[in-house]
Amino acid sequence: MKNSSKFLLFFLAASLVLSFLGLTSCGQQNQGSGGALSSDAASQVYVPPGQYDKYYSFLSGGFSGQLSVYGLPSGRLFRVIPVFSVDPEKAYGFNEETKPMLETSHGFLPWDDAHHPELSQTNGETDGRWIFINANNTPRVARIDLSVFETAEIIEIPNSAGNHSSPFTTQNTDYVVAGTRFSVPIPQKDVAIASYAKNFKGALTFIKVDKETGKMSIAFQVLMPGFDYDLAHAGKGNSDGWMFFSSYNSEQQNSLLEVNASQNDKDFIAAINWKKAEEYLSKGKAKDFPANYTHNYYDEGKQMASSETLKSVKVLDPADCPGMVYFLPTPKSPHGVDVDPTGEYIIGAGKLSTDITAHSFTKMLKAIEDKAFDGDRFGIPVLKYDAVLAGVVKDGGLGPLHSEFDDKGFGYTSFFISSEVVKWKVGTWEVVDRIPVYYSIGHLSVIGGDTRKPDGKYLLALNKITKDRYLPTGPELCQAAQLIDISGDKMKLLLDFPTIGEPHYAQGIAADKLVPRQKQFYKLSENKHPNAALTEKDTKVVREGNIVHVYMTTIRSHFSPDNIEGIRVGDKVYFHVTNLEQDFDVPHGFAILGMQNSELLIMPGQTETLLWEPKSEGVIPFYCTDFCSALHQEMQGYVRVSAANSNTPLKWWLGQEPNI
Ligand code: K7E
Ligand code: CUA
Repeated sequence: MKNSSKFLLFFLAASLVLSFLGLTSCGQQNQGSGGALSSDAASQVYVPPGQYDKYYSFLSGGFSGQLSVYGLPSGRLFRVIPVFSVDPEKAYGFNEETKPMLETSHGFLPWDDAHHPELSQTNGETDGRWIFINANNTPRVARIDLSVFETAEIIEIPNSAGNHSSPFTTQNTDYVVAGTRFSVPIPQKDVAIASYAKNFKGALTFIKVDKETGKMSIAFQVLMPGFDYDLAHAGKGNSDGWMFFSSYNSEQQNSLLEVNASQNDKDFIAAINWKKAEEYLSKGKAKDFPANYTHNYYDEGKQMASSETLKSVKVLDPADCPGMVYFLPTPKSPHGVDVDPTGEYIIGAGKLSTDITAHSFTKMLKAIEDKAFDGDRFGIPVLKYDAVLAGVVKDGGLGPLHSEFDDKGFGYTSFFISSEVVKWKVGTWEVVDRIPVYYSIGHLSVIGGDTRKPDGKYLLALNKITKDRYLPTGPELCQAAQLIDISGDKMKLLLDFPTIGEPHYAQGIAADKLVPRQKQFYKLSENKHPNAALTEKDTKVVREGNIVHVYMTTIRSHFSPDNIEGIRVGDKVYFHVTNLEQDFDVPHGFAILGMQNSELLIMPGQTETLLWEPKSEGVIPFYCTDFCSALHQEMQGYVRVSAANSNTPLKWWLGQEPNI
């Protein structure tokens, strides 16, 4: 048996033992629900009724496909923002306006797996404008507008599969990236899987973000060897202009990866000089590859999403672009690649290791200049390990995954197998503190922890397994976050709270960066929805063959119209409902018996459209689903449905039936 395989087996065994016994690396028993907490901790997370939290934290939903918004330090859940999965509560993916958001080259997709929320940055600080998040299954990147907490845009990533190293941003949000976790034939074609090493490639995509509007477009892709590109982070400060991608499976295996992709002692962090890439792009070095991908955009004026299909993408081949890509050898299948706030250190967490590797950006530039190469892989120079190494955090724990930073020169790394957060000193690489977490932590999140300006108050541990931490709920137990105070020398556990879906990663931001940006309602005067009725006088019902458009309004506490006759079995009825309210926090809902989609939940000043296809004759009620006033329960109406061949006249009214 090869050494590396033995090494792997050791870790698998260690992981199993730990998870069966519920032990931490220090051999402590689970401290139970009370744990080490004191009343002091309780007072630190207590936000009195009516008061605000100091921070927002955005937690990815993992396999829920959504993004959830919590307050810190309280751990209170504010909102779940639908992104890649349909959400009947908000009609996302069900109303006519948002259906195009979930269009892809494979058609309408109602689900995905979302891992990494990433806030937009200006000068290396979060600016509170947008938050991006990746779809891991069918490769996409979404942009959420933080003035309304709604998904504004989704772009599909061609030549990619498993969009995992995404959507990490540069320090001025010039680009967000999308690196493929699975290498695939590019362009896709029918080949033997065993031809992996010959035919499979990995695409690293750079998505340009418009400075004013945030609109995304694919600027270029870098065509890389067929490894698995796992995570990424941008350089900052001096290293701005570079993007670092971790990779595993430099063995280029296509089966039993748990053994076969763990053979090499070192895999690579790919360092991409994107400013160089821009030069090559402008010199015409990119090739146009045929592609097929969608770009979906929600127009806030028209209140309508549209989906376009794009057919080509610019691809840069490192072979044609010397000086654009280098490999930094990094031990043991690195998962996270994280850059410290100064931009000098590039931290690789080899997940099959006990150590954390720190590369130096300055040494990297010197090694490039000196051509200190250890040969190349597919023409990409491999830098000498010793020439780029800054230091190693020794014996941190088992299974390091991700690192973030505080404002005092410390790094924090999550250790999945030994279930702990380890604090170490940037530059001296000594471990200074550790704290157990319950259990099996993935990412951790310091507010601003991947920016140039981290806030050193809180760290959130995002745990995969909770076992005995909460009341049991059948076979599936909740997943959870744990809030840790990192302001002192010793880390202190403050709070556990359950999460929606699997919280892979989270990013936090000070509330005072977001509160002033909040839109309170949509102005009716700016409503350019083509089917809006902006006053009750404009409401009407129009038949075009078997398609019926109902132009309807809502205001506390009635619909206009609320009685409709002359609908026939087999009609397609579109209810275009405009909420005439012009005040904060007064949505109205709309639902009708027998509909096959979801309620509408219409914000003040907005118009939304529901399709309803009545299947049988009768008089069918509809009502408001959101308790909007003392007379909410009276907010209801009827639609009379006649036989397909009937000649019941088309009529509608509110209060007084018209004579026609
Ligand atoms: Cu480590 Cu998808 Cu970032 Cu989960 S990933 S943990
Ligand atoms: Cu409108 Cu309830």
